[in-house]
Amino acid sequence: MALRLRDRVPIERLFEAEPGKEYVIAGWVDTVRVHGKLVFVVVRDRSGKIQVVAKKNVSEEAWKTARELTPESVVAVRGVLVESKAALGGREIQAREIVLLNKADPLPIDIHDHTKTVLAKRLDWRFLDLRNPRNQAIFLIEAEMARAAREWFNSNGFVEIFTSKIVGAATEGGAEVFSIVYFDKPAFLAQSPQLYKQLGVIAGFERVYEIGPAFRAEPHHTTRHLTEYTSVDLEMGFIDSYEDVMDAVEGVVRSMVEAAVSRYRRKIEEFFPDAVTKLPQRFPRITMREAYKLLEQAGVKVEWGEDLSSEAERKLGEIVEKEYGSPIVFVTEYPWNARPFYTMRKPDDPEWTLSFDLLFRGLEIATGGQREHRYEVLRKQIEEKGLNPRSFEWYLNMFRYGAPPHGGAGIGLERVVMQTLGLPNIREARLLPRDPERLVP
Ligand code: AMO
Repeated sequence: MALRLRDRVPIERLFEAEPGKEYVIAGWVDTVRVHGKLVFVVVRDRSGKIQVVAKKNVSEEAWKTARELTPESVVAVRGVLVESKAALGGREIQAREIVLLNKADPLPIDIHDHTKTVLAKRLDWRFLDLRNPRNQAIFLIEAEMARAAREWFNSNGFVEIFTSKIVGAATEGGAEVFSIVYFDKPAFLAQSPQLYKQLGVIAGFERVYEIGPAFRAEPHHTTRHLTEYTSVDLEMGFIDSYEDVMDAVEGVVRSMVEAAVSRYRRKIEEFFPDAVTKLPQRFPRITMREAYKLLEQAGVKVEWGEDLSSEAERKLGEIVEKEYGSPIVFVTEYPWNARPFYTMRKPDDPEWTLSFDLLFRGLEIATGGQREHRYEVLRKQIEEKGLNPRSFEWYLNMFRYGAPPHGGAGIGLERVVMQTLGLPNIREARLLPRDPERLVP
């Protein structure tokens, strides 16, 4: 009987399958050991690993093929499942037939121990780097988090939208935007779906979300910035205050972390000992002014009315962990000078805004707030930020024909993964990271 790949069973199932029968498996060669008339090949697929034994006296052809195998070659094996005390997991496959589907050259990186290769080289060889189960787990977890976010939004009345990433004007402040040539006109890559998610609310969808790419011409080399990241955005109409938006962000982020932990607990325990697996019942909320005071008491001086530096965020994370026993905290009422034009200011205190950041283990993972929905005020705010209201005409028009009070937030997916798992660099949480130097692969 010829081996057919359609008969293939996932390796993990062999540990519950009936022994004594023949099975077909296929995957990558994890290791090969040649012992004279015996060759031991560990085969790995996405579900697990099993040892295959090729014996000269069972099938000389399979034995010959096995002897020539190199690590990471792709093989298909037909053989009998047997109990074996010596084998990993207590079972092995005795090969009747081995087909070499693709032979691997000597490997340029160590795929069993990610710490043996510097990150830049790992990323150059990303397809091999991801053969490492630890590295692969990061993306299983990321996918689960995105799935959980979608589920949360869908069950809380949010409509998924898909907005354009080619835009006519920057939204989040001028400098960090990529210019592109759009036929004969200048254009930009969207830094955020900000204005379009507001459009979704005002157009009558009331609650919208999007999980999609955001582009930032971020020239700095840091462990927390990418030039392209996945933004989990939400926007909701008819809110009483930005507290409603924080409740939503809390709901999404909690469901992302809980879903990942519940589905991948074993992998998280094995590969990410530093992970946070539980979030508090309610995320503490402190104002920026309280944050300044807490920081000052801890010897970190932040100018009143200034944004928090990454150093101050880190320190604040530590303080909150100590004072509130929480790895996560909302900081509210950011100063107006640190927020974009669309932010609503405090009515009685316009130097401060009705906005927030969410810090997780001392790093900002989300930003949000209530938006200014009064036409005249918004127009003035655009001017005050040094922008030209004419570039925003289509946007401003939305506020002349019935715009409900609304607010929303943007959550950085890679940052949530990074902080949940305790990864040292955001690039590890991005399949194909882009930074000022990296465009390939
Ligand atoms: P902001 O610019 O703060 O807000 O971005 C929101 C969240 O996106 C993530 N993020 C990044 N992640 C990786 N690399 C980057 N260069 C990067 N820049 C931002 C962070 C951040 O908290 N329109 C608003 C959101 C809103 O108010 O709805 C905005 O984009 O996790």
